[in-house]
Amino acid sequence: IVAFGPGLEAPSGARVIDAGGQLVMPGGIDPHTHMELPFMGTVASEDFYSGTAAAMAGGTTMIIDFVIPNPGTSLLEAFDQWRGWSAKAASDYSFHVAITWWSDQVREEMGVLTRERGVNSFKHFMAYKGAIMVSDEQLLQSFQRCQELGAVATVHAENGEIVWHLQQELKRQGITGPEGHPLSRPPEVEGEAANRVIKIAQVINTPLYVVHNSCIESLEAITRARLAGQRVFGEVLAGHLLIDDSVYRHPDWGYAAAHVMSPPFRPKEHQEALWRGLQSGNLQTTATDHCCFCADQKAMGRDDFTRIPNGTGGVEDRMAVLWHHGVGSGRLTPSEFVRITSANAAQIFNLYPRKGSVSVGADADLVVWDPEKEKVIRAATQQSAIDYNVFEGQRVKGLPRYTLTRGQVAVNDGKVETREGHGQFVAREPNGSVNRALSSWKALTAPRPVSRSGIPATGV
Ligand code: DUC
Ligand code: ZN
Ligand code: ZN
Repeated sequence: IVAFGPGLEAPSGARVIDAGGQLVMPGGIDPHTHMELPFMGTVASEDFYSGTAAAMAGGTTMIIDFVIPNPGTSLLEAFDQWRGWSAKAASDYSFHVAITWWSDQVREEMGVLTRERGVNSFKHFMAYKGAIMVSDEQLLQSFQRCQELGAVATVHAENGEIVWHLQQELKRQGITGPEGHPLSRPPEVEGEAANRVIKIAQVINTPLYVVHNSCIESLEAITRARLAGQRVFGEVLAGHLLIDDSVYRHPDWGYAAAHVMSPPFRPKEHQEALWRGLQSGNLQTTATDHCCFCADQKAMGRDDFTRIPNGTGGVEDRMAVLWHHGVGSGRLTPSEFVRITSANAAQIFNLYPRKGSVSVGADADLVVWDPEKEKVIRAATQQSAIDYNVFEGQRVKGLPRYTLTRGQVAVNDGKVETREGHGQFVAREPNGSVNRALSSWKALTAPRPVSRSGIPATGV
């Protein structure tokens, strides 16, 4: 962006877009996607090209995806592998890297990733026992390293031991269908893990970002910690705000299995609480956990719900459903919409102001948003490479008219004009000074700094 304001002269040859009656906003940032992820014996159907094209069709101009190395393998090799897959992306993107095991090599490679490869956030799974789950000891080691490096620790908070126990118990009782999925992952499972990991982060005094909060229990844990001045951030998925757990009791096995994701969709009262979390600022970001598996992939768990690949789509619809149900209902202002869909993620993950802002010097990742444009969400007409849509049949008002990626029009009134490989990897600097300034011992003894309300400061 070289200039903005009223009465500017367009240089000759420039393309002029009439945005009359519309809002020009920073493109959405989805800080939680899994394009072409190898997971649960299959590979997510949406790749980096189709996924970023679908994202831009919905007004999202950047994703932060996850490199997930197999336990025992090199983080750097996995990072290079993901960079190879992501070269076809149509929009800009960045990566969190998951810590799935612990050793001196992992410790070293976290340093290389942070100092030389543009990674400033590491993900930890407290669930998926026997696969990518990490222990409390491993969380402590990794959080300490994040603290030293100025990286943000992020976490999938579900108690994997309880999930495992309940899965075996449910199967022993003869429950094999998708209805077993939410029964094996009740809100207490998420609440316990959220409370535990927040305390671990407090002891190490490292900033923490809790992904996909789906229930009152984890929202309360985050709210408590923030009130005490702890630097904890919370993300909520568009799906968890709008879909309830009745989907798992649907008589059509395929329909119910399509909704299997973790954490699962919850009883309705949790949705209202999550909206309030966004309105109050206790939850700062929205995402999708976009991780697509088609019907033939979901069928892998036909006789055993624990084998249904976990994941649903959403990257194409997040902005529209949040505008419709958030701004359209009066729960959110347009400015709050920008914060929770873009600016806050850019600030927490150190992309701001290059991303997440409309300002001179920022990338022209923009969405021209038409608050009057309407559509009915249908899998049959979506861009995404998945054969269903969890928002199927919903009428939404408020949609992108144009989406621009670094100044190039990618979506022109619903027509997708993206280019494979246009997307660039965006390196992110660590937040060294804040983390280094505070030792874990000081954190235990000194009075805690009071957090600022509203938008978190640039960098954490
Ligand atoms: N949850 C999902 O549903 N899919 C991918 C990983 C995750 O944590
Ligand atoms: Zn997760
Ligand atoms: Zn995820």
